[in-house]
Amino acid sequence: VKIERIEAIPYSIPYTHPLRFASGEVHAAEHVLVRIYTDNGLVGIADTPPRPYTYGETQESIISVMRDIFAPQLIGLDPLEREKAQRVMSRTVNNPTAKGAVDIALWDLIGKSLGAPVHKLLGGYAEQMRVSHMLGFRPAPELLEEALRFREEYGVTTFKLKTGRRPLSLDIEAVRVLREGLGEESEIYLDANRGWSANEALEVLRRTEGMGLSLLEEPCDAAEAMGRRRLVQLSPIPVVGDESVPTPGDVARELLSGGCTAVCIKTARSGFTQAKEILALCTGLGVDVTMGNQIDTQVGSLATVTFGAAHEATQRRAGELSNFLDMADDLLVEPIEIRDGVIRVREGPGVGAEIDQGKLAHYRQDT
Ligand code: MUC
Ligand code: MG
Repeated sequence: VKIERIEAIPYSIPYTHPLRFASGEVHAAEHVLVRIYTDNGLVGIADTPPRPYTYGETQESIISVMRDIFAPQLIGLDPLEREKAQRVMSRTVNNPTAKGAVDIALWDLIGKSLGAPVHKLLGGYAEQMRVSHMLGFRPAPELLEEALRFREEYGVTTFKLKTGRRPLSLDIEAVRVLREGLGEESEIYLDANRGWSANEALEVLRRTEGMGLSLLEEPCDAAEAMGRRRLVQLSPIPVVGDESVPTPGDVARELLSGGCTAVCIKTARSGFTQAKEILALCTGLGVDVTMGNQIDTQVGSLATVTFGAAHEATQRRAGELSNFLDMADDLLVEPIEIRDGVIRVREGPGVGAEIDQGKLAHYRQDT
């Protein structure tokens, strides 16, 4: 079996309301759908979210790296030859979500050719993932209203609050309002997307003491190594690396140099193959992982559920899986459902993302 053709389709689906965070904001899912076709009639599918403020990728850069660099070298490979595909892609630096999408589409093809669900091929540990909901920048009362609605409607009890604002009191007040309104039982953690300095993050930790925060993600730029290490040493809660640790090499460097004490895994930027390597590093070194969200569509969220449910360590914590609910529409024939706070894996062959052709025709931007 050989790869015959690779498609990279730009599309745009509006958000019902924007998601805002310290490094940027999203008003529409302007993504690239990747489809890899084989000579025996199978199609592997994955979604690619351009995040210029995180990785420097755009829709155009993703399409051109696929068309001009990856496709000519991947066409003719057997989809099972994932290591060869990894080596081809590693000759081009960066472009993490373009590489991740190729890898996920290859796993999808492998699952489809074996008639097996990919969550089983990856590990088959659980049938579902608990959901954590990401709260973007909003006034504190609106944040609480959103969190209470998610608890009521979807049974979600874990919330990641986007922070990194100045003055610090904006975020500290939001934490206080959420904790008071949600009570002791809900989990709350912070992601500052590098918005603070290390010392500002320490001040936030001091001023939120006793409010039961569980994690502090990417509080400041990890490149400011000394301040970051001091913060990590003084923090009473794990400091999670996210955009500072997109590859296994970055994970090893940041963990060993004291830049973080937990790691966010995102399948959109790591694919399943590198996500496995990152997970092995983390379990081997004894640090927690979270399954993060690259502000994914349902196609991307299904990939996260597939990987997250497959391993014990990735399903222990709730995964960030609900941002697609902010979109006006999506591409799946069978929409993802969040019920009693969980999303279930798909039992069909592959990753399970069947694309609604009518919707794709409607939202694609290249016709
Ligand atoms: C996150 O966890 O940081 C925001 C920017 C990005 O690259 O991912 C999101 C979520
Ligand atoms: Mg993050």
